[in-house]
Amino acid sequence: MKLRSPFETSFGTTVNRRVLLVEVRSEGATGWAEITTPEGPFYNAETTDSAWHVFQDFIVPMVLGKSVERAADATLLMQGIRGNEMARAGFENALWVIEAIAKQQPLSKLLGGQREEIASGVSLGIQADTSVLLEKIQQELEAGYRRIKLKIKPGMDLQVVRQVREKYPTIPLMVDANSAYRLEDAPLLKELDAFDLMMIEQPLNWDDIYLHSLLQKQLKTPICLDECIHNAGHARAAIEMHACGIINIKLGRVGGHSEARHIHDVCLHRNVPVWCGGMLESGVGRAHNVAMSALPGFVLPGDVSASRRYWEEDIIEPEIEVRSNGTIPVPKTPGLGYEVNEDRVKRLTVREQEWRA
Ligand code: OSB
Ligand code: MG
Repeated sequence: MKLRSPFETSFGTTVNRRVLLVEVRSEGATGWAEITTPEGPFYNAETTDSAWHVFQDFIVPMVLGKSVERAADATLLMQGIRGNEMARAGFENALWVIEAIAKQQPLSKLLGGQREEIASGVSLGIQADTSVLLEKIQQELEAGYRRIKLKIKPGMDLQVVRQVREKYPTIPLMVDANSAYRLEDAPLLKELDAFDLMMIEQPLNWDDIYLHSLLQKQLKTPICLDECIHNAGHARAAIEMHACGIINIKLGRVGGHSEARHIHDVCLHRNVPVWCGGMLESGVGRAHNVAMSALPGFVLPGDVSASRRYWEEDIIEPEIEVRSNGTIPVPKTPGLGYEVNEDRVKRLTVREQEWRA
């Protein structure tokens, strides 16, 4: 699926998404989920093709024809697999949809969500021309989005944030560095304190927690961790080390709804706000994000925004729309709450594999 406009982060630019979908059929129900891997190993280790390999050669043999009481137990079937969280999440999350259909409940309710609507923010890629960025911000604010996230990288940071703050002195604003800085850059990162940012997301190494705790000591602005949090243990370690004030939860990065919920619970218990991150998902992944964001600890606007910001045409119906007050309604119908447009999926499919028990 081609993005409506290229998305640039500190680790590279994405133009075309290779979307990997999982469709699980069990007991007369069908559950769809998305494996949210990027194309290359530049965000975390997984890629579209590594996930296909792990799914086909390891996950399928472990789960095919097996039986579990509830979707959360899918983790037991896949227990031996280390890492590869996005591949595992694709299977587990499809089972959550099947369980929701079987229980005739909206997925959000099955997960323990109570919200009727979720607050939506946007993540804006790095722009070579800051006047273009300022225009995009204007558009998103007019559309109602509740906060703006700017991608930054060395050389495209202080100046950019300064210009944005000059034009918009009070909007909820944050930055995401995607691991582009080192601890030695602390003096520069400290200068960001002047801009009243909600948070600075993953400034340091993708697999580090400890160095973030050293940086957090020097900053007034809360650090938000993304790349380095894969499970509830990591979340607890990060919080107890004071490495962050906020955590971004992504279903793929943490291995699916069960672990996402554990992280959510750890954070809620310790009063650490969470929000739902995005991986430039198609509507299928996006629908799962909407359901998860209904949980009580998701108190900050997330990166879950309207389908039309990404795609000329999404693969779910209805598409995800954001209302003028910057919220997305949480579906009340049983299951995922959106229909997969299977004709459109077929037309976009370049590779397909089916396994039967
Ligand atoms: O770090 O949150 C991130 C996109 C791809 C990889 C990593 C990230 C992102 C985003 C975009 O920020 C979120 C979205 O709009 O889906
Ligand atoms: Mg991020």
